Amino acid sequence: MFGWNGKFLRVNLSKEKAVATEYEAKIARRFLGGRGFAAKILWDELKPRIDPLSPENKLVFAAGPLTAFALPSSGKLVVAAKSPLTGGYGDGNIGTHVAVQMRKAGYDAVILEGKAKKPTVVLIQDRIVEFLDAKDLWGLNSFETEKKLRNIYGPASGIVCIGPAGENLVKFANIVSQEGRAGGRPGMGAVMGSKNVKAVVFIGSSELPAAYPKEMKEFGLDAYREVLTKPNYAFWKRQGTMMTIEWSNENSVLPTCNYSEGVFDKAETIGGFAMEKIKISNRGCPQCNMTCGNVVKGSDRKESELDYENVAMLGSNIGLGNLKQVAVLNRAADEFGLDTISLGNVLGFAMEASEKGLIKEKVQWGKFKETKTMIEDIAYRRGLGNILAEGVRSFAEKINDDAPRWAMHVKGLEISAYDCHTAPAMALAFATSCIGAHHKDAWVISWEVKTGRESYSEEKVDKVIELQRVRGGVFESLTVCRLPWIELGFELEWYVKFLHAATGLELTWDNLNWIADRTFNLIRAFWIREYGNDWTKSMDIPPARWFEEPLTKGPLKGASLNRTKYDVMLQNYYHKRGWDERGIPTKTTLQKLGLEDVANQLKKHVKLYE
Ligand code: PTT
Ligand code: SF4
Repeated sequence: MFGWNGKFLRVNLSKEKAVATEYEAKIARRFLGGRGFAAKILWDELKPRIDPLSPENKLVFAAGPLTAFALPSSGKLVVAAKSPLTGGYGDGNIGTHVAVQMRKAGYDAVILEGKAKKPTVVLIQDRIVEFLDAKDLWGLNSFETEKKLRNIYGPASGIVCIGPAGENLVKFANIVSQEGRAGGRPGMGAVMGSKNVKAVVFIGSSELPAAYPKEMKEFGLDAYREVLTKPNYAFWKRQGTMMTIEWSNENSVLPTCNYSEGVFDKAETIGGFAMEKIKISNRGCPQCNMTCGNVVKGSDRKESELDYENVAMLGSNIGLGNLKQVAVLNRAADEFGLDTISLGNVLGFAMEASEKGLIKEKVQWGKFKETKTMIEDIAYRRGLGNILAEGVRSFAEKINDDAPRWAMHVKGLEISAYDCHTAPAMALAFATSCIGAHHKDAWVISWEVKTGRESYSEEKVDKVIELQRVRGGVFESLTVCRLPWIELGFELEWYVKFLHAATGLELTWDNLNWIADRTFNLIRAFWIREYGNDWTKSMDIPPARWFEEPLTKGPLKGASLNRTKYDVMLQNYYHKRGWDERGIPTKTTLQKLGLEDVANQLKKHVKLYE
């Protein structure tokens, strides 16, 4: 096989044994890599309805056939497991040297199984795997942990680790690398913590096998040059994703005070231009020449890496308009290993609940010191923090029957930073994303704002599906960063050329979309196998707030989603996906995608229509 290494490394933590296994070439052709591999492994190997924090769960690090080649932004990695936050399939994408080192060590995926008897660092050095005592690291934050390990294993090693939040099984703990890259929103850090794994260190030394190495090298050089010529390149380097704050506010989609509004009166003070004034450098993922991590100094003089989602969720969504203070909260999240999106979401919910007098604790909008303490309480599961650590769905269910109406999640995953009072396509994208409410699969909002906010047209449904294929399907499986394409207009045709040079296969975008649909349906099947007859179309409906509580501020004052029109849009989406009116793939759809075995298993859990 070219492009792929053809091997998975299976690491049994309970037995302290690791075995490299060859996988069949057809798995690579059918699922490509990254998310595709993770979905296939978790579907095949997890028993239905296991406890996600038990040794029966598996944590998968998976790369794709382009990862780690000398191509723009190819230092990305998918981390996946059954999610403790949602109870369904969960994954995240992290830019890290681990992506490069794991592939150079000879593996396309590493599967952590079982549970280590004591806190452990797993060291994977080419073929040798060691299980090292991590008692001196347990309790340290993610920055301290990585620093200590890097001092031992050197600057080129790839290291992923968890902070105290992962150790304490906070349901939205994520995995951190390189002081500011973080991934695995739906609790992948908690899964790692449940396995007693503090860190995984990767060191690899082999060459990746390309079908056409000469072309690969030439394409890579051309592509890196091409990125530099893109008109938006200079501005991107200045602001990266932070440019979205002003855009979101202008277009009434900046989540504000628990998504009750889409405009924030202090947006300018936390926006891209305000960030530029305190920016000290750029950081980024390996293999990338458009490094977009904005490093600033917070009010505590410590460095913090800012992105749009982090600032929107820990700024406007909790009513905090001081960017240097937002930077401190963001750094705290990275150190503890807490997902910033879910964190800002549960904090916003707690602030609203406190304002409404529904909880006895006083948690006020925009109060920096109190919020910082609350973040610590979440990471260490103290007091109210212990309840917030379970995620917004669980917290809301404990308050009263009305609270779930304004708990901003879908399928248990907290919504990322776009308010959808007047964005039906983006609402549909959140509602049907395959890990819960994430913008990763179909970030349709910028297209929707340009095309027309009010409509619930068929064109919007088509656009959501198109983006789910390209972004959630192809980029997550290749596994490379999608930002060169989205932000700079780096053409999609490059990826077909890269794939040919890497694998020797002549794949068209039609082929790739087909593979994307296969993975998407497999993940859908995973969710349905978990939920069984409890699965209804309500799983694909965004929170009631967006339908029932119109915006009270800004140019779109009075606007809200229309439930009847949304329902029609959702049924149209199901129809185009080949799913029944409950949102369950039909037998025919699964068969067409070559997933007959999945259909056979699924029908043991729910009724499948033809
Ligand atoms: C992603 C989600 C995002 S999406 C952001 S900011 W964004 C938040 N970042 C966090 C963080 O930082 N620290 C923290 N403790 N928690 C965080 N949670 C949030 O996680 C990230 C970039 C960004 S910045 C985006 S959009 C793109 N995402 C990609 C993707 O998903 N796939 C892909 N093929 N390419 C992508 N490129 C971009 O990568 P999740 P990173 Mg991330 C500090 O984790 O779970 O996928 O959720 O990985 O290396 O930090 O790069 O405005
Ligand atoms: Fe990482 Fe940003 Fe480069 Fe993408 S563009 S690879 S997120 S640094």
